[in-house]
Amino acid sequence: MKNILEAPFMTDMIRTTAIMYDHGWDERNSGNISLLLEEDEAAEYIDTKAVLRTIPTGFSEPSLDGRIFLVTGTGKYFKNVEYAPEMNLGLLRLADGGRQAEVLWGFSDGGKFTSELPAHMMSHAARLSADPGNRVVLHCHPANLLAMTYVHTLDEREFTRTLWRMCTESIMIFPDGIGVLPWMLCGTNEIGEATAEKMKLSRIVVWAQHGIYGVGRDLDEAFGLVETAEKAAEIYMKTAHLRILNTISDAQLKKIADHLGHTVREGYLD
Ligand code: 2HA
Ligand code: ZN
Repeated sequence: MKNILEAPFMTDMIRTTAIMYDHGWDERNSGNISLLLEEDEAAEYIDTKAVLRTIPTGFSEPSLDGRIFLVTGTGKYFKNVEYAPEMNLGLLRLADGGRQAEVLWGFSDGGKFTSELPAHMMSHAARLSADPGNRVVLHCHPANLLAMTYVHTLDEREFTRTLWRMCTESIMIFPDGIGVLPWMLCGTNEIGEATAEKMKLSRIVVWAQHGIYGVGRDLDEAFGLVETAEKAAEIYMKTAHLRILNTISDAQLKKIADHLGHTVREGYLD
């Protein structure tokens, strides 16, 4: 059996949590990440038949039955993951139609998975239907995107269009646009279902006055989506109160998308 602490999925996870903390996106114990692994990928490092503990999840997600995820722990600080991965992370397999989580490694202090497991698992299911290559769901609290949800309409077409106009890169990176949810209680199945519904059409979902979800085929892609949206939101917050002299027009946005051959979210450009 190979050393799980040297697995590429583990070193990627550790690097990503550390960088997110350094970006100020994950104050205290906030933020959470889940990474889908293939059974044989996990089996190189652990005995996937040996279940350490079984924890009820409080939801069902039959399409993910038997799937294995590396997940951040509830109450755990991203800044500590690199120093104690086995305590701050866990490897779990969904069982019984998603109603149970079988811990295969980690959560070594008796802890458990993130409180946002419903939103993560339901989003994985939604994205896997849209893109079978999706592996990552990532959540955090970047300040400029949050600030924007206090001063900008939450209409998701308008929210997306504003971010697209803030830098040329935006429409290149998220031509599918941004889903926006109004304030809702976090950690619940309701917000999980609402997030997953938005995830059918876009890979970024903003939770007003709370944070953002990004997904991707790997951690870099999910991180990069959040990074690009947050940069655009920062430019918005730096300029929204100033007299705007120049912008990127719809014709120019279309030119960017056409140049890259990207399909833009239907109806989002005039
Ligand atoms: O894990 O970010 O949304 C703490 C949170 C809850
Ligand atoms: Zn949060």
